Amino acid sequence: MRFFSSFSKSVALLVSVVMLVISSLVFSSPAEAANYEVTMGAGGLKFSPKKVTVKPGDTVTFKNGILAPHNVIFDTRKSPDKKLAKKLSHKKLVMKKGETFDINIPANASSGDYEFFCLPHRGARMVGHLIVE
Ligand SMILES: [Cu+2]
Repeated sequence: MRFFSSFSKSVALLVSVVMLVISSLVFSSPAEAANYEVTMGAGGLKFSPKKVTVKPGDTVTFKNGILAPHNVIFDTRKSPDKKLAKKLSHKKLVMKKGETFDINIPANASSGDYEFFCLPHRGARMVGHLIVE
């Protein structure tokens, strides 16, 4: 009885290991989506980093530093895809320190250099670049 119980335990363990290996093979894709973080107003009225290079499917998290409020408006005249520039824009101002919002790069995003700015600080040249590869 003791033999049987330890045998069934090892079988159960083996089955769970095999299941784990199979599921990791099924659910891992070669191109993992990446997440980038940009701070708004860290050490002055600027985005840091000023330039983010992404691939379709990636996410950029914008985080409030200091000197809020901030937002992110993509310049339709300085973007390869005007429609996407409009869609990616986050007009709503974030007020609190540490507050974040995400911008998701759609799978069908056209590649190129998308310029964005913070509306309240546009005059101070609070400008950044999103490079879609
Ligand atoms: Cu700002």
